[in-house]
Amino acid sequence: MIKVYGMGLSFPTNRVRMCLNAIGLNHEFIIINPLVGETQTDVYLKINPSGKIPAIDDDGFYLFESNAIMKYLCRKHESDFYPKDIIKQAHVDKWLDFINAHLNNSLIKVFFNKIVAGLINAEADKKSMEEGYVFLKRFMTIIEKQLGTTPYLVDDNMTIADIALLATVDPFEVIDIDISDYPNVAKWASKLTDLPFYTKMHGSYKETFDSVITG
Ligand SMILES: N[C@@H](CCC(=O)N[C@@H](CS)C(=O)NCC(=O)O)C(=O)O
Repeated sequence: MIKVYGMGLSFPTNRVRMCLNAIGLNHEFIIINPLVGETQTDVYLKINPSGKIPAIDDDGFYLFESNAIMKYLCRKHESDFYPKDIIKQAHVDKWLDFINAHLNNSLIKVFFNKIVAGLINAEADKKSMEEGYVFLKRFMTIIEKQLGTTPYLVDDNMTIADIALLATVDPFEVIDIDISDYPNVAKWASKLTDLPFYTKMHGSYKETFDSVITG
């Protein structure tokens, strides 16, 4: 069975778990908590030399980077969540890059300074956090526009681009972003969070957040 190394608060980890569930593959979830240094141990660095989560072990084949993992899984299991049509695939790649480069980078600035800094006794950088909020708003507006045009990020079917986006908007509640400010995104998200690929992972990000933070 595929092993996934990560933790439930990690947006990239959650992409991989949702992707496995969507394809219909069971996995063993091995908790690696970066907040207590578990990404930097000699044992973990052999699995993932980048010292980040997630990583997978697919019967001795190790892979890190959530987008590379989702593409590998879809190709291996011939899943249309990464479409074979090169134009559709190009659009999926475009959104995956956009989500990583813009949305996730802004989200990390907010999440680190608002939540993580307090947990690891680091000093929060208020300016970086505010910058994160500004850019998140700017880039969410683009997503909102796209989801007003097509039911999913790429045309009529769910792809790994939607999975990546869902993992990114999932923590909005805990960083005080009201998803209803983006009605098309809210409608799209409420449809997806009812499906088993999501509910098998958790009821909500807040539920996982509360259980990790309060133990
Ligand atoms: N681009 C990577 C991002 C991985 C990443 O930044 N993971 C964070 C947790 S969400 C991490 O491992 N942080 C620990 C650290 O930087 O030491 C992916 O998509 O897999």
